[in-house]
Amino acid sequence: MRLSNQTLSQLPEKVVIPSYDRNNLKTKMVHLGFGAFHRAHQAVFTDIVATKHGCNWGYCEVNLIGGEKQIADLKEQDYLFSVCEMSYDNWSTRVVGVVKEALHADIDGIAKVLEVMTRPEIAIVSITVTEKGYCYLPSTASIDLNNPLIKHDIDNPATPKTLPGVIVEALRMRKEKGLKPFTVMSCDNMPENGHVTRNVVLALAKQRDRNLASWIDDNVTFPSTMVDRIVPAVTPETMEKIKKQLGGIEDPAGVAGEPFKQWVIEDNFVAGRPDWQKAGAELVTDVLPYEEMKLRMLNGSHSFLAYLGYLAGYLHIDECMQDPSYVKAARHLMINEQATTLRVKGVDLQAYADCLLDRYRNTGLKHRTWQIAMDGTLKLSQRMLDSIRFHLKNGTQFDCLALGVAAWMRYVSGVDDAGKAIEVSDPMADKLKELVANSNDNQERVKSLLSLSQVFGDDLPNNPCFVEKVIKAYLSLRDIGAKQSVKQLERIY
Ligand code: NAI
Ligand code: CS2
Repeated sequence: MRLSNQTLSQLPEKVVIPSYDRNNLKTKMVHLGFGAFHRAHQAVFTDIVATKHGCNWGYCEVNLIGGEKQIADLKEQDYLFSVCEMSYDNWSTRVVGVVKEALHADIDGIAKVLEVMTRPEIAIVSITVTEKGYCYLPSTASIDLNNPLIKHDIDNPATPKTLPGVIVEALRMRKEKGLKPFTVMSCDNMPENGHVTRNVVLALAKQRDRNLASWIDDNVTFPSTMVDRIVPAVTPETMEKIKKQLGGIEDPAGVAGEPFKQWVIEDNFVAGRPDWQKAGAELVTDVLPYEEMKLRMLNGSHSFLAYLGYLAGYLHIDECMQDPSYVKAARHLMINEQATTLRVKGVDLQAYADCLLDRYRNTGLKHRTWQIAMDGTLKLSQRMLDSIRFHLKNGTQFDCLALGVAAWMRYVSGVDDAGKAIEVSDPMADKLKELVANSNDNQERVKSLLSLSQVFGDDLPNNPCFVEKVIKAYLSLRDIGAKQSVKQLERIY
């Protein structure tokens, strides 16, 4: 039996179900990217506000590229899905009811997606499409005009495929119809995610019509957000556990994440918003210090653990946490090499680091190092390289970060420490393969990968201190492996 309006009453009593009248909800938000994260984060915040305060803001969920099944599943079950909170000894579950509609661009057609986005009552378009979805160059935060899908959208603006293309076309149609614009809110893990979104949207609009670009610039806001909740990709085991929570009812659209959640939002909305602060979100004027803190302390240490962990044979983050050398290294990285680079004020960063390590220890999560390791070419900049730039400028130490970068190089070289092939998932995978195949497994490999200016810019490959440190770390990984290289970091503590 499937989760649906009909089966809600058969769920075990401890499962929280929508207590508000779902018929009163209005579709005022379109969310692009109905992946695991959105379900366990923004949708839950919205569901809490609806439950506690009768807020009537509902979602139309849209997937543009991939995720066909998720949309089909949602439609099959009256737009209901469950979100489990998993700790090592306790699970709790709520069924989220704030979704009213769902569409897939390839199945329902892009025209239908644009029709919803151009309804007068749509006030917010929110986004979780992974870093790849923005079609941007991480080293400059600007649009990648060589991206084949962006080229497609320039040539076929009325039938766009990319996130920037869809937003530009929807805004053009609203302008044409004399409608107010909507707010565009990115919830992806990028520094100044609002700024990146604005950059790519404006750049694409300029390719099309300068007046349209000026109208967007003058009328649309792109608030930045800091989003945090660890939500691993659902596995068959998680699915089974969710089914157990639901008393035997199946929910293929269900997800499970950690109990912790945080959302800091720049309060800059052109057409209103739900009172997310009533569900614990923090509305601020400047998100940047929070984003920077989270991206460097959490995501930076996550990527460090993911690359060094995967090479060593640790398949999940909690396994890395059982190796004392990895715990010490992650803490040193956070406190000595990331916290020191931050602008955030009034946060106890030691306590923040310890809280992160506790979250990583959650044995209920089973967060794959492989999942975190993917798309490294779009993650390294904000997670490690910006901090390295800070240290180079200030003459301070960055041995853990250098090992992290070298571990990424070792990882994309395609073989782990046990000699097993690695399936490297990255939008630049072909280029990475080529650079690896055409270089010897020594300093040549490092220099070859550093030639990726989209990732490393022009400054880092020309900085002898940086290059030397990464080469040393790379050779250590090659010669003594990840576990020993992490252990040897103890010399610097
Ligand atoms: P997911 O793999 O479950 O979902 C990815 C979503 O992005 C899908 O809806 C897919 O249709 C869409 N997508 C992928 N490539 C696209 C493209 N090129 N163009 C348009 N849409 C595309 O991933 P998940 O877990 O939902 O994470 C998504 C993003 O959310 C992450 O990349 C990160 O930026 C952010 N995030 C995730 C957290 C997590 O723990 N899962 C926590 C904090 C932020
Ligand atoms: C992870 C993040 O997959 C990754 O790259 O580092 O998704 C991480 O789990 C979240 O940012 C936590 O909020």
